[in-house]
Amino acid sequence: MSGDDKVSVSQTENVYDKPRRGKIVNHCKRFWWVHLIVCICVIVLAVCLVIFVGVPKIAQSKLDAADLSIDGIVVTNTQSQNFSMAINSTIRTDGSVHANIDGFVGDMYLEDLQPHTPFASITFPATTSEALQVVNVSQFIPIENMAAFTTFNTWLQNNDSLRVTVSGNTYVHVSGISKAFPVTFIKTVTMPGLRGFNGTTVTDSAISLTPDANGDNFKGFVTIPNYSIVTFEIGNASFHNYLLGEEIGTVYVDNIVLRPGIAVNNFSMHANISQGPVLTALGDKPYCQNGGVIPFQLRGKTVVNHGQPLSYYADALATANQTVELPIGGDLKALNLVIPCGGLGGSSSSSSTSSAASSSSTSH
Ligand SMILES: *[C@@H]1O[C@H](CO)[C@@H](O)[C@H](O)[C@H]1NC(C)=O
Ligand SMILES: *[C@@H]1O[C@H](CO)[C@@H](O)[C@H](O)[C@H]1NC(C)=O
Ligand SMILES: *[C@@H]1O[C@H](CO)[C@@H](O)[C@H](O)[C@H]1NC(C)=O
Ligand SMILES: *[C@@H]1O[C@H](CO)[C@@H](O)[C@H](O)[C@H]1NC(C)=O
Ligand SMILES: *[C@@H]1O[C@H](CO)[C@@H](O)[C@H](O)[C@H]1NC(C)=O
Ligand SMILES: *[C@@H]1O[C@H](CO)[C@@H](O)[C@H](O)[C@H]1NC(C)=O
Ligand SMILES: *[C@@H]1O[C@H](CO)[C@@H](O)[C@H](O)[C@H]1NC(C)=O
Ligand SMILES: *[C@@H]1O[C@H](CO)[C@@H](O)[C@H](O)[C@H]1NC(C)=O
Ligand SMILES: *[C@@H]1O[C@H](CO)[C@@H](O)[C@H](O)[C@H]1NC(C)=O
Ligand SMILES: CC(=O)N[C@H]1CO[C@H](CO)[C@@H](O)[C@@H]1O
Repeated sequence: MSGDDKVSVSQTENVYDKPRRGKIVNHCKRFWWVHLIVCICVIVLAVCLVIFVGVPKIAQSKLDAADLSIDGIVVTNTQSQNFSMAINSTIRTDGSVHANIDGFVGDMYLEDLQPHTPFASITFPATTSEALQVVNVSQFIPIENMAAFTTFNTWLQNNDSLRVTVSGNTYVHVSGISKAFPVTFIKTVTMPGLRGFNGTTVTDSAISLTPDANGDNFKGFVTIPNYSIVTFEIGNASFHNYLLGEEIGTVYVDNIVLRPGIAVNNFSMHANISQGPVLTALGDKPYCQNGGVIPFQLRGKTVVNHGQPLSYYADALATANQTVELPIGGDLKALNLVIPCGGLGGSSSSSSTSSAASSSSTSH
């Protein structure tokens, strides 16, 4: 302490004139305990500053530097007003700070849509600061903002990728310090989207000239590519069916549960389609020349899961047309019906594609 005293004395020398020097030394000798108290106060203040300002800042910056990745999202038990959501995620840190983070409610919203409006709130469990932390949550979610959840589904469906932010306030506990410090958990993750179901195909299709008891005249299987990491329980969906801009029927796809994985998204479909416009198209180029592969547009109409209408999927599916090519010509050929270029033009059917096509090509 005496060394410190000398320093403080020599500093004061410059400030005050010499006659006061003895006074000051005396003062210091008498009031050394004041200096001690000041010293202690300064140290305590410094420690407090480090603990209450420095540590929270470090804790917050470590949290900000951590990386969140979402490995899977599973949405099941979808009902009109609620659903169950499970998320598998991983938090990676550099592991240099030993801290525990309290559980918290994280709001999820689309990062690229203002104003930021949560479409779901997830309760995250308490975590530690281990370098690699697996966080899997599963919970029941009442839909609090239907418009926001529908918009999330729309972006997920139509976009190649989308950015989702998880944000919540929580507390961090640093080992050795009993006080908990408030921090904000805010992370943006980029998720692959479903790309408008681009690449959807129909296989094993069959056509009938007279509708069955259900009113259907077309059946098949639809295969939807999985570009995303989501599993969605959707249910029974119906679609407006357009041909060359004209609505010609309704397509139904049954028991849809969309999953990531190879060839897992294969669902039965059936449809009632007006035959007139289809037969007309089959007689036009290029469809009379490409084997009768016709592009149809599908746009979402209704979604019902175990009796519950799901507007948040139906409205998302209604935002875009998905083009699906159907091998109608091939299906008709199986019924011994081949439409030549220029149309049937009175002759009901023909048994050979090439002869029919060549005979009709002279009709102009
Ligand atoms: C999380 O991982 C487990 C085990 O691999 C898996 O069974 C579950 O379906 C996954 N859940 C999500 C939401 O991805
Ligand atoms: C979930 O929503 C459905 C209506 O869609 C309602 O009948 C049901 O009671 C809700 N479940 C809970 C637990 O709130
Ligand atoms: C949590 O998710 C990860 C990643 O999907 C998975 O490997 C792990 O098995 C899951 N754990 C549990 C308990 O579900
Ligand atoms: C995602 O898709 C929606 C419409 O489906 C569009 O309005 C939005 O701009 C897209 N966002 C991004 C980031 O691509
Ligand atoms: C669909 O995918 C194909 C092949 O990947 C691509 O060429 C095409 O542009 C995509 N269409 C849309 C509408 O994204
Ligand atoms: C879908 O296609 C139909 C027929 O071409 C058109 O009338 C409708 O506006 C399209 N809808 C969207 C959302 O693109
Ligand atoms: C298809 O069936 C639906 C429901 O029964 C009906 O409303 C619609 O008019 C039918 N469309 C055609 C083209 O038959
Ligand atoms: C879809 O499933 C049906 C019935 O299980 C099967 O016959 C068909 O080959 C499958 N299609 C594809 C592309 O896997
Ligand atoms: C879809 O519709 C069929 C026939 O009406 C029904 O048997 C089935 O339970 C429905 N599936 C769902 C998931 O609602
Ligand atoms: C079209 C597509 O993206 N398919 C992917 C489906 O999921 C499996 C496994 O998750 C991938 O290997 C495929 O590439």
